[in-house]
Amino acid sequence: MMATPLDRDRCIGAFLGTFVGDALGMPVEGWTWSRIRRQYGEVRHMVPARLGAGTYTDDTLLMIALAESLLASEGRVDPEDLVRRFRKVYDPRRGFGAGMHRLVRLWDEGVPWEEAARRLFDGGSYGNGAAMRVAPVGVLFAGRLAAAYKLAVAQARVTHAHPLAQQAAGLQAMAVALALVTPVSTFDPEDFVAELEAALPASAETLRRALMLVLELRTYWEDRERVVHKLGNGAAAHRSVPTALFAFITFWRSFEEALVYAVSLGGDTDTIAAMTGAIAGAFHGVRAIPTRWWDALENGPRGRDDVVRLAERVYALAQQLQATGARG
Ligand code: F2R
Ligand code: MG
Ligand code: MG
Repeated sequence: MMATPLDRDRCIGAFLGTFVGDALGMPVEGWTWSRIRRQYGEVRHMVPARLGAGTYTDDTLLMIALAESLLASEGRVDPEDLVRRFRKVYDPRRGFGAGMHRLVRLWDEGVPWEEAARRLFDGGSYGNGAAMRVAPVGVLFAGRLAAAYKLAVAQARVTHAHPLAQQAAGLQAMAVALALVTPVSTFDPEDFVAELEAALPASAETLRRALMLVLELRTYWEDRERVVHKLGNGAAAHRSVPTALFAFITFWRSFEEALVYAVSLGGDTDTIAAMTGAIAGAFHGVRAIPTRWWDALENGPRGRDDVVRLAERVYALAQQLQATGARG
């Protein structure tokens, strides 16, 4: 793929799209789609939550930590540095996954990161934690899918030893990287998915099958039971990354509608909306975020304005990497 000039607004959109999706979906995380419908109809506003409306969870915190680590290592993955930064931002009030609680204990006991990641579950975690934080990787390698995939897998390995979690993180990073350079005026959902499919390694059969379903299900988007049954809405990476992509390509014309739909599917709502938000934000740019959502976002330390500044630094590094033709 040709190098395309990077769009600052879109790069910031990938970061803030993650943040907004996380905050919008968080209050109903774990609910069924029918309970959400009964209680709220649609979640179109930042509704009350434990730490307040518009607050973020582990999805945004780990994205911040990953971005800071990539900046410190000039676009490379330094596993020890990443572990230190993940450990530093860990805050049990922010809804971390069971795997992360266990990893923190293992790291504190001095267990090396590779061994710790292997000890989770049976063969390592296939949770979506490595995919939900991956927007900075897409920004660093905008338009360079193979490089985005490789870096996404490298950062995933630090916490998620299971191949499905690594492949899904690679797919999510590629979706952001592709959305950043895809013109809105000529967007074709089938071409978008075909390009992602072509860039997946042969070993990613589960995700390849899910991508076929993503296209097939578009006409059935209102049948949430069918969408959830076929694509999934839980915390397993291979049953949530394709779902986030589905919300984006079905509602590609509107950042807001894509996120409202992602949340309406229920289940892992903060994370599915965060991943939809990363892709839709990369596609439409930060200006597409509705003002009422923007204004409601948490804005203290590691809040909205800090994340904008962080995204600008990653954007600057991405420009440097592109100019020097660095790895990829
Ligand atoms: N954990 C949550 N939310 C539930 C608690 C929130 C609560 N409302 C609160 O506010 O406190 N959310 C966050 O976790 C997900 C990211 O997950 P991550 O980091 O990948 O975690 P984990 O635990 O490694 O994997 C998630 C679950 O998947 C199942 N699983 C994973 N690998 C498995 C394997 N090899 N075998 C069997 N099951 C496996 C487990 O149930 C894991 O707990 C995001 O939703 C984030 O928002
Ligand atoms: Mg979360
Ligand atoms: Mg979640």
